[in-house]
Amino acid sequence: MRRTTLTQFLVEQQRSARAIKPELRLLIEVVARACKAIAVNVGKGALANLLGNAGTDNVQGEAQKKLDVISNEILMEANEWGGHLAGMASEEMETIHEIPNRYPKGEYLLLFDPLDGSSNIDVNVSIGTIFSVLKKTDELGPVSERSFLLPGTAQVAAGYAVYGPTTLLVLTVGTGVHCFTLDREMGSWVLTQSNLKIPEDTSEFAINMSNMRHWEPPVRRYIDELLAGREGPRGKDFNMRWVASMVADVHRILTRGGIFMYPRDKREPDKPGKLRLMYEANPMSFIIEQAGGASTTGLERILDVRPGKLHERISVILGSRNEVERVAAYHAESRRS
Ligand code: P6P
Repeated sequence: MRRTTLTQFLVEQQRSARAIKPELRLLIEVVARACKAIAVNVGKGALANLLGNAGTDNVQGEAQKKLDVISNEILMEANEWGGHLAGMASEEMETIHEIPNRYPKGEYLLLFDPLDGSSNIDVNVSIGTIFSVLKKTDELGPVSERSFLLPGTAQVAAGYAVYGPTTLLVLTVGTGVHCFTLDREMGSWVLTQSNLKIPEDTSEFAINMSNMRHWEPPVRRYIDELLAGREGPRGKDFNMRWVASMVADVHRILTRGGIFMYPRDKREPDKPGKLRLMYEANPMSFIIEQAGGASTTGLERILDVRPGKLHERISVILGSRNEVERVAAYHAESRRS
């Protein structure tokens, strides 16, 4: 059976769906090719002495893994010469990366977490790459950090790669969510699922339970009700999963439903959550909404959040619509009481 490759899919999106311009098609293909190169390095692991720490810290003050640094370099080098970008931003870099003057510049802004789930690298658990694409809108001269500070609704594309038993690329350009599987023999991304839809209800939740004593009341109420099972107010039993790689948890939810929660908690009241808005929460929220799910901070739709800083963090509750809306309702009730 003839399979659709990523290239064919993107040409059709450009030609028939008029969803994307040629430069955006080029950008997505370059990112997808970079994800293949990252997959090769992730797959080598100890064979190429690629496990363990790089001996440096990232902008978040977190120890960088060798593969974090390599993945970031692969994405930077792949994207800076093509002429489709005005600039890039990465979890691994404090400031934005302007396209060098020796290369032409385009209108797109690429943001990425080059290797998400780093705590899982050395223990051979699925990890991934998350990316978000914006268009530069401020005509005010050269690209600056301010050019990137657009709400998630301004994204023109978003996706993630999962480096797991199979290597997957999940992508939206605003016309639904589509999944490609890497054919390692041919080296091509093959369309294996179209128009993914998240079930509106679920019996599966994902949260790091070790933080329970730090949660705010609405989150504690919601999880307590799930744990009460069929004897409790929800009248059914729930299952729990927590991979500690956002891409793996989100992909499971995209595939069979569920709710993912990394809420703000009382450990550091001034820190609005652990996950980053621009290159984790926003791209994942775009994908989740395109698949019929919902994504909120508990107080507002994540895609509506107006960013203040490039690396700002945010509370994330996303997945099956009816569960996410229930958690948002508990936050609203808590505010009224
Ligand atoms: P914790 C990985 O470090 C990450 O940013 C997400 O991929 C993941 O969902 C979360 O942090 C895991 O955090 O506190 O459970 O280790």
